[in-house]
Amino acid sequence: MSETERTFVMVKPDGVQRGLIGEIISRFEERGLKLVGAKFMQIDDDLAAEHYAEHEDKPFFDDLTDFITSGPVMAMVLEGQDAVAQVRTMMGETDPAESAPGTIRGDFGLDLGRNVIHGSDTEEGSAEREIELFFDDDELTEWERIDETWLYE
Ligand code: IDP
Ligand code: MG
Repeated sequence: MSETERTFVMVKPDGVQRGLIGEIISRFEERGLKLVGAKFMQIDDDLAAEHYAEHEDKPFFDDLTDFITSGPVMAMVLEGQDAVAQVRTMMGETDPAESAPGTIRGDFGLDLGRNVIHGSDTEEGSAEREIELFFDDDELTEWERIDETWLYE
């Protein structure tokens, strides 16, 4: 069943440095996903470790946390019908080299460790956990897009 939900999305330090924030947000806006929170910020070591806790035993964990704390990121919360899965589809595969053209990673990346964007995975509770980790309740805004009646039946 389709349902309105929220997902956590972040333009990673490589995407910020490469000037891709606007392009990436545009894709989500044009698709009809609604921005309900956004924060330009730098992630510290503790937040990086918590955000990527599921990967703490992986060999790439230190490189990953070094990278994600290496410069500012654009963190955001997007809302829409099946937002979690739709964002994952728009992102492409984890490895940009295996991502189809037309996806964000397939259009803007070549290397697994520099894949431009993060989006919550579809596992139950992932998006909620990440949203809470990065945003306080009062940093999220409930609002209606003027085109909502034309986006949804
Ligand atoms: P996802 O970002 O597509 O959800 P995850 O498996 O959750 O992928 O991995 C988190 C991040 O860790 C990836 O986006 C990528 O930057 C990095 N990563 C994943 N697997 C590898 C690897 O095998 N080598 C190096 N970095 C990796
Ligand atoms: Mg993941």
